[in-house]
Amino acid sequence: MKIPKSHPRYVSLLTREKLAKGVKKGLATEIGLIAHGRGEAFDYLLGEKTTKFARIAEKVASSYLLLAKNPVISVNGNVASLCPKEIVELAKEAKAKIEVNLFYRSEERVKKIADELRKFGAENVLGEKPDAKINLEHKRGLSTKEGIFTSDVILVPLEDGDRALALRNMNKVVITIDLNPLSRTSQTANVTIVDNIIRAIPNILKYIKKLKSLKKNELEGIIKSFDNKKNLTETIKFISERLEFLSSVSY
Ligand code: PTJ
Repeated sequence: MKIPKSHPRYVSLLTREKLAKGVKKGLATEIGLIAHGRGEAFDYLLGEKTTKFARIAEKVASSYLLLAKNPVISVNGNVASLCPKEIVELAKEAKAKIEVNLFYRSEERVKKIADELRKFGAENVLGEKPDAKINLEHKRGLSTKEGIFTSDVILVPLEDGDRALALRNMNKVVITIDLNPLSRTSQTANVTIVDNIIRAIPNILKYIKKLKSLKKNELEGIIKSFDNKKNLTETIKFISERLEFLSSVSY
C-alpha cells in the first residue's frame, strides 16, 4: 500500500511495511512481527522520539565501539529488514564486524540475511559457518571464533535475555537496543539504548563520526560517567510522567 507522507503515523506505518516485506523475502519471521508490535507499543509510550536518556546511551555505546579491539554487530531478521543499509554503514565507520545470529535459526535465512547485507556493501558477513558455541542450549549459541565468540564489545539489538546474560558471563561489553526498558535484555546489558532501532542506529553512527577524533582517555571518561541502571530508571520515570501528563489533558 502507498502510504501518504501526510499521514500522522507515516514513519511507523512505513516501518511496518518494511518488516512485512522482510517476512515476505524470508529475512524475518512471522514471530518477528509480534516482537515488533511489542516494540511499537513501548515506542508509543515514549512519544516515538529519542529521549535524552537514549541519546546518552547512544553516546556511551559509540565510545565503547570506538575503544573496542574486536567490536561486533549481531544481526537478526528484524534488524536486517528494518535497517540493513544503516547497519553496514555503522559497521564500516566503527570498524566492526557483522555476524548474523538468529533465534529461530535456519541456514537458509542466515544466507538470505547475509546476502541482503552484502547488497548494501557489507564485505565480510560472519555467521554462515559457525565454528564456536557460546553457553546456550538453543541455536542462538552458534557463533564464530572470528566474530561474536572473541568479541570484546558486542551490539545486540532486539535481543533475548538469555543470550545477553551468556555474553555478559563471557565478560563482554553488551550493548543492546530495546524499546522495552523492563525486558531482561535491557536489565542485563552494560548499555541499554531504549530507542527504536530505526532511530538508534543513525544516532550511533552520528556519534561515532563525532567522537572518533577524541583521545582514549576522553572516551573512557564518557563511559565512566555512565550508570546503566540509573539511566533505565530515568527512562521508566520518563514514561510514567509522560503518561501522567497525558492522562490530565483532554484531546
Ligand atoms: O530473526 P530472529 O530469528 O533472530 O528473531 C528475532 C526476534 C526479534 C523475533 C527474536 O529475537 C525475539 O523474539 O525477540 P524478543 O524476545 O521478542 O525481544 C525483542 C525485543 O525488541 C522486545 O523487547 C521488543 O520490545 C524490542 N523491539 C521490537 N522492535 C523494536 C524493538 N526495539 C527497538 N526497535 C524496534 N524496532
